Amino acid sequence: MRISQALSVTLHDYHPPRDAMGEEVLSGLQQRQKTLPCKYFYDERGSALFDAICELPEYYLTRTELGIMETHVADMAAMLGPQLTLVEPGSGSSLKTRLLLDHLREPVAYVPVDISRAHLVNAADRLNRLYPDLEVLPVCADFNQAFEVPAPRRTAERTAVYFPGSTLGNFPPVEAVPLLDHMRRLAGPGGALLLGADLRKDRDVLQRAYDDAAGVTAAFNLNILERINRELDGDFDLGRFRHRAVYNETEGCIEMHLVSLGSQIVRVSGESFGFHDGEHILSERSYKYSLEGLTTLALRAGLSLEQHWLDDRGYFCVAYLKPKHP
Ligand code: AVI
Repeated sequence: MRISQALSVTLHDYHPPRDAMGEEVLSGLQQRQKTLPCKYFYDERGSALFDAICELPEYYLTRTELGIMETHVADMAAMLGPQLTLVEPGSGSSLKTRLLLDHLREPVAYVPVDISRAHLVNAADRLNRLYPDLEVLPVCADFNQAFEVPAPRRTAERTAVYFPGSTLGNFPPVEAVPLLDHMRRLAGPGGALLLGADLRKDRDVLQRAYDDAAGVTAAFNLNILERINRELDGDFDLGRFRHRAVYNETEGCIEMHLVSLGSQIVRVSGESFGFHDGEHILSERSYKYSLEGLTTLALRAGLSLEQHWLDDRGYFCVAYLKPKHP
């Protein structure tokens, strides 16, 4: 881990070496069902495209979650309590966080954790200037790997992990349980978790949200190939792959695919990968939950779902969780 000064904030940097991306991309492309880890969507352009997705009329998730937060943030802040260290894995632009910070009583520190260093530093710098009494301690890390929450100068009453945006949904249940467990341990025995999760609904609504008319999600999906070309010496022809989003009813998740238009051979880091016409790379899964499913998942990670808030349509849920055995 390296500590450095970046703009107005001190950065704790656990950023994985470049080789890590190479290894994961190559091993994903070697599988029978070719896959790419969706965390690599978020280079600078990918992060900007994701911010644009959040504004799309079809992408109800961000707007709906924000609506729930606006209506119930006072209750949430009361449950979280005063003098918190708030940790946010996958913080991105930290947009919803401001709403929460504005309602928390004397929060001590805010720890945004994100893999996209430039995005993280800019967002942390912005918050640091907006909240002079709050210690902003950004951590550049893959939040699914080991990292430590930096100790703030003032002692906090409690640590709470804020994990909004349905990010948990990008992990299959076998990975979501250890991830929630990791968060429970970050929060500690007396801590809490505030989690945003997308709920199951009509498949057309879901598919439109991941295949918007303006083609922003398509550009976001294809951008991972551009990143591989740039960073891993790849030669994907972006004109020969197309974006597809389908709801997998059995798994309860949206799948994003990159479909090969024609048969072709692609080289990445000196290795060749053959594609037949119509073959697809699975680039992302986005799981949708029922309330029961979410409760069971949390229990398996040692967390009990104490309270939840929904929007009028029951599209999205914000849940307050506590360790089962503090
Ligand atoms: C970040 N994550 C919760 C988004 C989602 O909805 O699964 C990523 C995304 N992929 C396509 N559109 C948005």
